[in-house]
This record gives sequence, C-alpha cells and structure tokens, in this order.
Amino acid sequence: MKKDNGIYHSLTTRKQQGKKSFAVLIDPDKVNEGSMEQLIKLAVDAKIDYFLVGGSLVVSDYIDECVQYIKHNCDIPAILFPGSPSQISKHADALLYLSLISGRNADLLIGQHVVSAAVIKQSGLEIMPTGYMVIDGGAPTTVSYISNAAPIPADKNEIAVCTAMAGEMLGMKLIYMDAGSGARRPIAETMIAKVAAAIEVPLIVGGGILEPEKAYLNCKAGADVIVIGNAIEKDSSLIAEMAAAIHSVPVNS
Ligand code: 1GP
Repeated sequence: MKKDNGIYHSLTTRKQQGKKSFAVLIDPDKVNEGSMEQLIKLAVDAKIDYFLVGGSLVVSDYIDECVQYIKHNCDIPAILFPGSPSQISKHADALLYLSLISGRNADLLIGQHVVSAAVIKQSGLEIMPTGYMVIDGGAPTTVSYISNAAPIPADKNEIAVCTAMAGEMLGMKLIYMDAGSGARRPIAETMIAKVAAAIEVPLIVGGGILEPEKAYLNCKAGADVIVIGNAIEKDSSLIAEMAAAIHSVPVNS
C-alpha cells in the first residue's frame, strides 16, 4: 500500500492531477479465452486504466486464469474485487479489501476478513482498504441479496455522506459506491457530488452505468474511478466510447 509505484499510488496521483479513471469489471463467470482476447484488445486500444476482476457471486474457478491472462497480454493493472475470500489470485496487482460499511452484516464488515487474514497477508498482494457502500439501485441485485444487508436508500444523501465520512475516518483508503451490477438505476449525481465533497480519498462509482454521458456526469460530480461491467459484457465496443467520455472530463472538475 505504501509502494510509490503501487496501484494506490497511481489512484491518488491521478486524483491529485484531476484525471478520471476507467475500470472495466470482468466477471470470471462470463468470459473465456476468446472473449478475453477481444476484450483486452479493445481495452488497450481505448487506453482504459484498470481491470477489476470478481463479483458478488462467482461460480467458476477461472479467477486465477483470468488474472494471469490479463497480466500476460497487456500492461493494464488487474485489481481484485472479491465477493468472498476465495476469490483471490496472487498474480493480481492489488486487492480491493472491501468492508461493507453501508450494511450491518458483521460478517462482511469484519468476519470474513478475520477468517482470511493470514492467507491474504501471505499473498503479497497490495491491499487497498475500501469502504464499500451499496446504494439502492431500484431492484434487488446480486450484491444486495448475497450481502443480506439493506442498501442505502437512493435519496438519502446524508446517510451516504455520513457513511463515507465514517469509513474514511476509520482508515479506509478508498470509498466505492455501488448500485450493484445490472442496477436498474445508477447512483444519482447529486449523491455522488455530496459524498465526493465530504471525503479526500479516491471515490469509485459503479452499478448500472449504461451510457457514456452518465459516466461523464458521474465524473463531473466527483467520481474518480468509474466501473462498468454489464454494459460492456453486452457490447464490448462501448469500451472506446466510455473511455473517451471519462477521459474527456476537464482536469479542474
Ligand atoms: C458492480 O459497479 C459494478 O459491482 C459494475 O456494475 O455491471 O452494472 O456495470 P455494472
């Protein structure tokens, strides 16, 4: 985490420079070597900043292979976004060490971390403590069901702000606001803006973003990293448009 050339360093440096980042989420259940080859080519051409690998429920054992495939075929960093401690690959560049601070499920706040602590520490991965906030996206998503925890209501900006502030003061190095993969409604810009104004650490935003315009507006509102999974699974050519929109946000936004 303290490495000058690490992923967290790159995230904070980009934030300080006012640069917005684009992370493509890869669900290892939904890819194979053929689709990965195509995805990586498009991602390199579009100059995306990061890959996230994982999901709330992964049923295949393709995570390690998926991460290695990325590492062997491009220079884009691969960051683990694990739904459970079993979703680990020591070949990744870093790990979002998620604590579900929007929920009151002790297991996802600290329980699973205790059980897996020794293995995670031995992995040698760069660990990025992340306050993970699920925001209601208008319909149950896999993350809301699996986490067994109520999401923050979409119109309760003050709850989101206070949750993010508490997470930061507890030492979280990143805040990730997620409406859940495939959310019917992505997170509103007003909520993103209020949370962004209340914290100093980089803010990751994802869930249900389908249009480049929405990605752009989220960045203008204060998101530092935009995560997109579903929309790109459905149409991988969207990568270029999304990257262009995110990277076109003026640095003083
Ligand atoms: C989910 O934020 C990510 O955890 C991405 O969501 O798949 O809806 O883009 P989508």
